[in-house]
Amino acid sequence: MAVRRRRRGAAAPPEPPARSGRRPRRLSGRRAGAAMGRAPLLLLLLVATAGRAGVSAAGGPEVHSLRGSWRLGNGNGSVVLRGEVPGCVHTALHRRGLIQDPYYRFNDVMYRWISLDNWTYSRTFKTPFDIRKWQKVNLVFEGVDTVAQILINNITLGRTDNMFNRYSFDITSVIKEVNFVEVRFLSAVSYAAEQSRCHKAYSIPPACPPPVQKGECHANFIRKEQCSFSWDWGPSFPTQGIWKDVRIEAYNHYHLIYFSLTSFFVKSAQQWSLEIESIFDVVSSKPIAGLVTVNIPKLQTQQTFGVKLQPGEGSIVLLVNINKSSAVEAWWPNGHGKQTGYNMTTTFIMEAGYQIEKFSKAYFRTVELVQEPIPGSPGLSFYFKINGRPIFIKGSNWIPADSFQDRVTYDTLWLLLKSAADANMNALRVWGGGVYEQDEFYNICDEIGIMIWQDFMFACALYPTDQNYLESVRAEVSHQVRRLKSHPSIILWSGNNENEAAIASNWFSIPYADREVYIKDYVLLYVKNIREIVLTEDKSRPFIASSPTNGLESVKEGWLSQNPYDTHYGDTHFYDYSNDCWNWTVYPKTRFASEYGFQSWPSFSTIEKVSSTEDWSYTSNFSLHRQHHENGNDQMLQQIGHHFKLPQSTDPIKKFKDTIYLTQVMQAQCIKTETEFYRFSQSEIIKGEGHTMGALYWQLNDIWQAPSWASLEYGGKWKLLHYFAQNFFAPLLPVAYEDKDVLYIYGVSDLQAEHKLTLRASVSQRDDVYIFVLQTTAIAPFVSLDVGRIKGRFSDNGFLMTEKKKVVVFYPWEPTSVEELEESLTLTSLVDVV
Ligand code: BMA
Repeated sequence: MAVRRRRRGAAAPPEPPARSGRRPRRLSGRRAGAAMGRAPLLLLLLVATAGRAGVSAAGGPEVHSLRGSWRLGNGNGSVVLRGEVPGCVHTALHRRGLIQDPYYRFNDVMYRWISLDNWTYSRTFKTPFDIRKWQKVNLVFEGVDTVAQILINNITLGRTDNMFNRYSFDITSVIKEVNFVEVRFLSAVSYAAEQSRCHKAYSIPPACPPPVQKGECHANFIRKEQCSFSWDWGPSFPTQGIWKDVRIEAYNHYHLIYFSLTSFFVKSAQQWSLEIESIFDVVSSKPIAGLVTVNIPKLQTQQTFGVKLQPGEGSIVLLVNINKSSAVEAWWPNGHGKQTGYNMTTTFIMEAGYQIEKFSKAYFRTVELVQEPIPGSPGLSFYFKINGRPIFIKGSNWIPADSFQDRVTYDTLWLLLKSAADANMNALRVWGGGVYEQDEFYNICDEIGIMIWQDFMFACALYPTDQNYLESVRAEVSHQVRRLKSHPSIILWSGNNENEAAIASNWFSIPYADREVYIKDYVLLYVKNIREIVLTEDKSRPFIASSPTNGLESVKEGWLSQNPYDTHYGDTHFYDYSNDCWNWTVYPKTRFASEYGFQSWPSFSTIEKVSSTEDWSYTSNFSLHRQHHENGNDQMLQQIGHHFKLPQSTDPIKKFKDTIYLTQVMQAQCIKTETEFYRFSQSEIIKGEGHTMGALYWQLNDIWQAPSWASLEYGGKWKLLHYFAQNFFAPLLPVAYEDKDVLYIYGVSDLQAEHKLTLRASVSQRDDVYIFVLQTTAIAPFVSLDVGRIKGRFSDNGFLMTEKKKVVVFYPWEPTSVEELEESLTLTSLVDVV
């Protein structure tokens, strides 16, 4: 495992990698460096698009940001404050001291009023340019959360109803020298309820979440982060706000709104090629001709194309063949090779208007989802080949890192994603009940080799398919695919989370006679709309309609298989809280385990921040309140009871801490057993089952401080499970298990070459890390080190100490000292639990 060292004394925030990206550059007077290439492949497609910002250059578009402080008021004007944009009402109120930390104790229900009110963001701004000089001026919102009326100078520009869309309003005829812009929100909760009431023909379940989640109803009627209405690990905070960038853009002639790259390997020619798509808004009444030059210096590749931009919105697609004599280094997932990317410049020199130079990074990798017969097993395989090589997918599931997206910074993402890579993960699934993550998330994944299974944002529910709803979803899907498809980290598009299973297993008790209506809706939404758009927009990666699914078998059965959990096809989700988790025979020998997990409590230092003394017991109102999974706290104790003695201390806080510790030990041990089972099932078929090629446990991260399936606590602290993951996801793994008195030992390897290993347990002291030397006089199982609120992680944790001495390294994420660490350190092992 590679750990970056930190300089002595320096603050040690998570280290951002070198960022790729686009730089605006002036281009006056420059000419295309190459002659016109041979007959360029030129496609002119007209596509409806919401648009995306391009890069300005001399004479190029004028961009004026409307980020910053806006006036924010509630429905009846009794609350007025300043609110930051991007941001939301909750964080604005908190920042002004008008409410406490929304995560503190029971504030999620105390502050329900915030989401039930209708808030308005407004501000005035001076137009910073001469309006008469521009043919078109747009007001662009990269993200509005969610239902709002948008006005400028008291003129309604339009309405928004989808937080995953990008909205661009033409304000050419209404913009003045001084302007007043308003975003009048409607409560997402009231809107969803109203939409459900209007859907009279038949109900679309579920109506409400289970009471234990203390959430809001009808989340499926609004295109908004589904878990913001509560989830079984998360609170209900249905936010309102302008959650992404907002700006004015003015341009003449044409404007580049999306620019994307996808790579292909052409087998017949044994050559890499790049597909470059540029989507323009052309405001001139006549076509605009010009030259586009693509240059990738390191690959000695330069090609020039003649293009013609037609009036209106449309795209040009260029195919660049990479020079065959240059050795292209492919992009590889973590643990399989480097994440090489090549600097690339694309220059648009047009006969009218300005010139554009785009700087981007070109990555080369292929992905195949292999579903083919396996000798000795009924059904089909389900595994990924990256650059032609079968890869065992190791990792977890990603949920939103905060209920308030404006609090998710680059550093938050870096810390969580780097922790995933440090635990030997090579993949994460961006789960469908959250959000399409911000660009930085995917940039980091590109750079550290984390493959992304990308769900569309639909989860655990049925959804409407009326015309307005479908139009909104269609715009959302086009926008998100265009925004994200350049990322080599994304290896799969998946239509939804568990909605095939919800219909197949009849979660919502739909009478048999009514089933057809829901099946029709399902196929209409995920297949005839989402899939169609994905296939048009992106031919470089596979699509599946749902997770879990039987893949091609589901397709054969009309996109809804009888049993999407079939171990002979596709992927499975598996949860079992009652059986002893050390008993590997309870686990499904599946083709691909995309979800499985057990809960635990986050550490005391994390809970402490959002609770008070009377909350510190396992049976307090607080502990019950934070548990959103029915019976979850009891299930953990029951699972612990299979192997450990339950805490008995008469000191209530000691008892609480012991219990927290044991939930973490239990969770780590359970998921280790299950993951090892999946890993050793990779190369065998037993009774027709096996050939498992993926293990993504549920879930990587937390949205707040509460019991959940996560291995990383809110704030990033590693639970014992995450330390275990580092070991059970190691590239070389010995696994021992017993079956009917026979001890089987497997050597599991993800490596391509054979390896001879010599073990050495040697650690040397460095200036920027801290060394802990542990000593024991007896065998100590599940030794846990905890330094409370000090941010950082250990090299190992939750281990069995059989030797007298063990050295553990602490990597701080913030400046700290030996004294501070000594003061905060607590050591627990199983023998300390009373
Ligand atoms: C799976 C997920 C989530 C849920 C988790 C734990 O079904 O898709 O919906 O949080 O189980 O119950």
